[in-house]
Amino acid sequence: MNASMKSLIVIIPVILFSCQLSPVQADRSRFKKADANGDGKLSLDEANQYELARVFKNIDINENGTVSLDEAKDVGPEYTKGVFDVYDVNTDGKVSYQEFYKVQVGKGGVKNRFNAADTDHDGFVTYPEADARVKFLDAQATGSL
Ligand SMILES: [Ca+2]
Ligand SMILES: [Ca+2]
Ligand SMILES: [Ca+2]
Repeated sequence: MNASMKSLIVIIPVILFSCQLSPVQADRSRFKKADANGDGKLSLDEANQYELARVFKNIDINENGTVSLDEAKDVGPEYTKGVFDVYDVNTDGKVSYQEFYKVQVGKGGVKNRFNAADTDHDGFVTYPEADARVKFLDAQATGSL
């Protein structure tokens, strides 16, 4: 795997399937917000849209709707010009959310995490599935597994 591929993967954080709540449980309000069509379960598309919007917001430090190379560099040393250029599809020197979204989804977006949470493999993550995933990850992190 080359360096820029690696960075693309690194920047996907665990937002939906993580939590800082105690006792450990999936964050129900986040789940609800991510469930754009309100059917009580998340599609991969919904998970991508929710997570990637949050990630983009974190990188767009001055909140002007695009990410400059300087903003990207502030986020971490892995954001080199080379990585930036991958995202800046129309080469105008800034990365729009649309560009960011397209590139991320093209690389799989949150797919791996989504599939890991979708334990019955029906293509949707329900709240109990998200909750079970959070508990699993927590148990793993705290060494009780
Ligand atoms: Ca839904
Ligand atoms: Ca651009
Ligand atoms: Ca499922």
